[in-house]
Amino acid sequence: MDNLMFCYQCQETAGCSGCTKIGVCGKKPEVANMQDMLIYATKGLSDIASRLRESGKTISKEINHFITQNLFTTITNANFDEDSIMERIFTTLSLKSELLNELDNKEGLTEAALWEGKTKEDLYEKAPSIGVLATENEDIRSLRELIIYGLKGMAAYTKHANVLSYDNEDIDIFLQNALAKTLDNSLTADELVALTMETGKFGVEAMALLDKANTSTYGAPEISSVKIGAGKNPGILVSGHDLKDLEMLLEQTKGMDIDIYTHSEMLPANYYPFFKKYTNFHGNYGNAWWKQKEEFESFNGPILMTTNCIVPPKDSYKDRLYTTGNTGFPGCKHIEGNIGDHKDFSEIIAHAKKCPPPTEIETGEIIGGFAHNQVMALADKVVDAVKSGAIKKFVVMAGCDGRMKSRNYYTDFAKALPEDAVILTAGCAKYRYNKLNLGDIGGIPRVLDAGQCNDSYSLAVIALKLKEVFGLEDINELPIIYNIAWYEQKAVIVLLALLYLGVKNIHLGPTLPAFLSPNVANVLVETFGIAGIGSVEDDIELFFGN
Ligand code: SF4
Ligand code: SF3
Repeated sequence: MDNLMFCYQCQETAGCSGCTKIGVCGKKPEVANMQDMLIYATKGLSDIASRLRESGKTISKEINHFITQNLFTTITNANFDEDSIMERIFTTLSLKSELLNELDNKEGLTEAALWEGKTKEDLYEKAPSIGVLATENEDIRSLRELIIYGLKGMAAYTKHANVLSYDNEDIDIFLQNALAKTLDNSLTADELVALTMETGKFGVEAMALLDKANTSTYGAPEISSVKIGAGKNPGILVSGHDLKDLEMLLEQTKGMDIDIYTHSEMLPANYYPFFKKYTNFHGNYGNAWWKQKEEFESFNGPILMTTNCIVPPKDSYKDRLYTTGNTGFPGCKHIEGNIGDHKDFSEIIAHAKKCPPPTEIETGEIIGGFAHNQVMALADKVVDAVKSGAIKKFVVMAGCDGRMKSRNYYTDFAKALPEDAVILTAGCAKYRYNKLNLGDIGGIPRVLDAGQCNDSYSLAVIALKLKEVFGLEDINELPIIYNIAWYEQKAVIVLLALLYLGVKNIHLGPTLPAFLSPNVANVLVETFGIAGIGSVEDDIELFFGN
């Protein structure tokens, strides 16, 4: 049977090989095909933009932002709304023809750069021929997709920096050049491997840019205990990763009897000094993204999805689910506002006023805020603990969570760790063990949460600083184990960034990416010692056995 779609960009892809009828995530074939078309048109636009730059012309910031957002729109669980994706495709096509008019030498332009479509039918007709499987050689396909997924992750982080008015044009230029190169049939596998490594390099840049944007705007995260119980007022739950949206909502609810809660990847907002001044900023409600069907139900009030991860909502709360930015879900109200715009959340606020307060699902507090500044402020204590042998190993367990049962591994692994091991985490993977009460070592908690997935950068900075403090030659001499959980494309850029920084022997689970062909997987295994996970017992023995 012919595929209705083809997508294998996330860890939960059907049968560990590819979603071909409907996404495990709930993405319908029409949406998957339009996402492919959006990527295709964006590659074409990037090809033209790169050539215009080569000829000495400048590309506007608006176009750079637009391209970045196109990639972000196609990240797993961000946008399920075919109409909004189509609208982006048509805007991309018209930007493409405008730029094409400015280009004097059109020789050698790719088909993606030249293709024009005017109607929905044109898009439907074109889509089946331009997707992932259009690249026949499986190694070239694998490397192209590895690069594209890395770029999607990079785009997400860049966009978060852009909304805080931080830009780095070098990143935009690289992103567009790399995207155009995924169309270049003359590139060999070796050249694509080199481009993959360069993607990691710019991944580090993008995360550094976002770190600067976040900490300059909101202060350096500090150790904080975050309430996880529910209050008495009606609430608004903010999910996703966009701190600027949260800021605007907190401003607009100041002095009202409406509590603002974070959900999933928004939890680390509670660690920033800036947000602590809002008295209606209540704390965190719920867990990682995939539990939202139950938790959004019991929250009782409106939910704002600022970025991924959306799970197709149940009818019981669909009218309470709002999207903004690059997210979308058909039938859910979208709050408009581009980069730099003021967003008007009055409709959500009015909605909240009519809702009962959240049903309490747990009580207590969790501790986080161990981003690089905070850990370095504790450096003496940490170094002493390592020197005295009180801390034997750090275990980086950053990344994503997901709904597969096999992810119980991470909870069991955390529980089975020797008591002299400290977990360094970031991303929504933390929800597998951040409520376990694993205790502390001489006042240093055994789970150090640096923040969102993009704050994995903090973990790299911490590792580099420790290397310096201990006077080591190689980052791999540190007593750090990497056991990372991945799900979507931001984890891909984090992985490429770590590889670029020279980190070896990363364990990746719960399964290796389906988009790695056997040969490409071999390169990663042989060059970087990448491995999967085994049973908890075997892995504990592997990492801690004598
Ligand atoms: Fe399947 Fe993941 Fe693609 Fe969704 S994002 S269609 S689950 S591979
Ligand atoms: Fe999570 Fe989607 Fe990846 Fe940001 S919210 S880490 S999965």
